[in-house]
Amino acid sequence: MIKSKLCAEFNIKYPILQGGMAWIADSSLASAVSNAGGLGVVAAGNAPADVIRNEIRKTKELTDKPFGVNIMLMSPFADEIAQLVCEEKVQFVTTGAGNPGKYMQSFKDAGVRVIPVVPSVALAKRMARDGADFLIAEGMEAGGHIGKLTTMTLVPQVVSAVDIPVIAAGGIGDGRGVAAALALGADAVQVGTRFLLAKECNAHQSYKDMVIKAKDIDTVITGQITGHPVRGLRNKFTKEFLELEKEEGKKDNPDIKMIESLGAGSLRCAVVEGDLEKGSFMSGQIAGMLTKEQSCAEMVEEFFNECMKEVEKLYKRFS
Ligand code: TUI
Repeated sequence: MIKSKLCAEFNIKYPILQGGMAWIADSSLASAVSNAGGLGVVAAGNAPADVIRNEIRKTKELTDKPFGVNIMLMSPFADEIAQLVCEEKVQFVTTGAGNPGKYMQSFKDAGVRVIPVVPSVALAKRMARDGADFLIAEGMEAGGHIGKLTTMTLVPQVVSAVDIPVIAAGGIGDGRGVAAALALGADAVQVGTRFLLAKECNAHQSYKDMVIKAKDIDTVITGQITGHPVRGLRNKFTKEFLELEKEEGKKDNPDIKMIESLGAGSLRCAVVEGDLEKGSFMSGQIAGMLTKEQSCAEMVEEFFNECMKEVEKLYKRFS
């Protein structure tokens, strides 16, 4: 057993939260992670409320354990998703890609716990002051939309800056990563890329195969010029994106809107169609270490068995 505020708050066995991966994290994955003793999350991405209401209801049928919804704050449907989670009384929300401050009071009133992703100490302090229950400090090793700091540097700085528990994310793919996160002062971990390889994850097989085949240096960051950098696996899509970004970057007035529009639909293309050329295969840097599909239950148990072994090994080195 491991003591954790996340476990105590939600009455769960393992202090592990599943990343809110847009298009990927549906009722199947979320319920499997929750049934495995962690906290599953349905990702709203850019979907409208009726689609997510359906996923929430399916998740409720598949598990009686707590689960959450991830709100991607750049979505045009963020307001209606925020209202939906209150109506459906989901146990918690995680938020990404922005500041959820304007929804905080309605979440509190509905009894929905709030767990924002923070890429900096400044936003961490602000969210803690505004009433967040936990924070996710996500380093730029993570897949998808990322901040500027690494997990190694962000987590301890956020832990020192706030009085609420911090969940470490970005680059965690096995028990060694969990042990490292706990050593940095984290109360729990969030895992994205490894759960993409869960048997219960409905991402296209080509997506899973890309992650399995990936080597350590196979992710790239696109969209730096737009202010919304995204980490994903190198392919034709990222190559063309980066070339265009470079060309536009040389101009006095780069066409940011045009570059942003390049990404539209590309994540769906990867997750649903498995299109190796046109798809945006968002993935964290830990993909290089991942080799196989497993059930969520196997993954979660492996994470904490390995973690305990690592901690025991470490402890012995001091005696
Ligand atoms: O949100 C994520 N990862 C994501 S969202 C996503 S969907 C998407 N698709 C295409 C383009 C962009 C996004 C795919 N992956 N992770 C959490 C995260 N949040 N990373 C960074 C941030 C963040 C950044 C700025 C959180 C807050 C923030 O605040 C700025 C402000 O307003 O103060």
